[in-house]
Amino acid sequence: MAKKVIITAAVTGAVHIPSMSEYLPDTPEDIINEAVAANKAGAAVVHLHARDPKDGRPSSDPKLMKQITDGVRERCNVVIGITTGGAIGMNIEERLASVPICKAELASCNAGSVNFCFSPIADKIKNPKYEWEIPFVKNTYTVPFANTFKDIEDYVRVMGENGTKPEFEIYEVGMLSNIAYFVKKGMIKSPVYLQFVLGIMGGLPATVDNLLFLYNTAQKVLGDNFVWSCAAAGKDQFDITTVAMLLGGNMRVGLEDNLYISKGVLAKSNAEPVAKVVDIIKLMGRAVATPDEARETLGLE
Ligand code: KMH
Ligand code: ZN
Repeated sequence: MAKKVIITAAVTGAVHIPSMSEYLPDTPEDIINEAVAANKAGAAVVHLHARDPKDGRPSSDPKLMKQITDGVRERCNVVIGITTGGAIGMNIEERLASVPICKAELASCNAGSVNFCFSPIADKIKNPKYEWEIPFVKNTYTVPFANTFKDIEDYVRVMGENGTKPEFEIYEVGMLSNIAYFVKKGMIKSPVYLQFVLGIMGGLPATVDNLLFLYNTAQKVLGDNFVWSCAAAGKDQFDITTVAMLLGGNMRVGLEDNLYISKGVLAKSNAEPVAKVVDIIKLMGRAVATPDEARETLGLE
């Protein structure tokens, strides 16, 4: 029987800016409330970034991340995953700073370098709410999202020292070979956890062909011992994550990846897209994993 579907809610991220949606959470309280509500709606896992409560700018401050993870932990049993992707322009020290402090069960581990670009957002925002927003998105046209082999090794090592399992974010097919290298070195505990992130500018577009290419290649280079999930940026989020679910994968939704619940309609919370995929999963005769079932599937301690 197919395993139950793990829903991850990616609550706020570091791509969308406050001017794009009033519903994008930015203070620790809002992020905690959104994570707890997403769990209540059916998310077994939350993927968390911190933002500066003053102006919503992405933040690597471990005190903020600790406040957020402690706040979520106090209120529900959801599996907590923190980002080590941070935001474009952060260095490796900033991106890793929260790992030893939060000791989360999961952390994202970006599996290779990519031109993670979202500068076209600048053309759509006529009256930005904050002065940092337009320079921040424009900066991604010139600055790559660097994740060298040495960086990945450091991320995996520090996570291992802190009881945190890497969730490999994959934007391009070659990144699967990068992961295979570290598996061969014995640095990754099984099962390997993969998050296919499709649809970012600079990475693989969100198409069924590309999803199948990633899934088939993962089987070739990693064998059968991996668990996988799919995220898709923007308008393709629900279509592509549904295809992933039908192929036996897990689903990531949330305002980090897509601000809309349907064409032209902003999602008012992270619980909304989670509830939508819960309905899809159930309509297709499948079941939604609880946090403890997700822990078992992912081999979390
Ligand atoms: N902020 C993006 C550049 C992650 O959380 O690891 C990458 C990102 C992935 O959000
Ligand atoms: Zn993220």
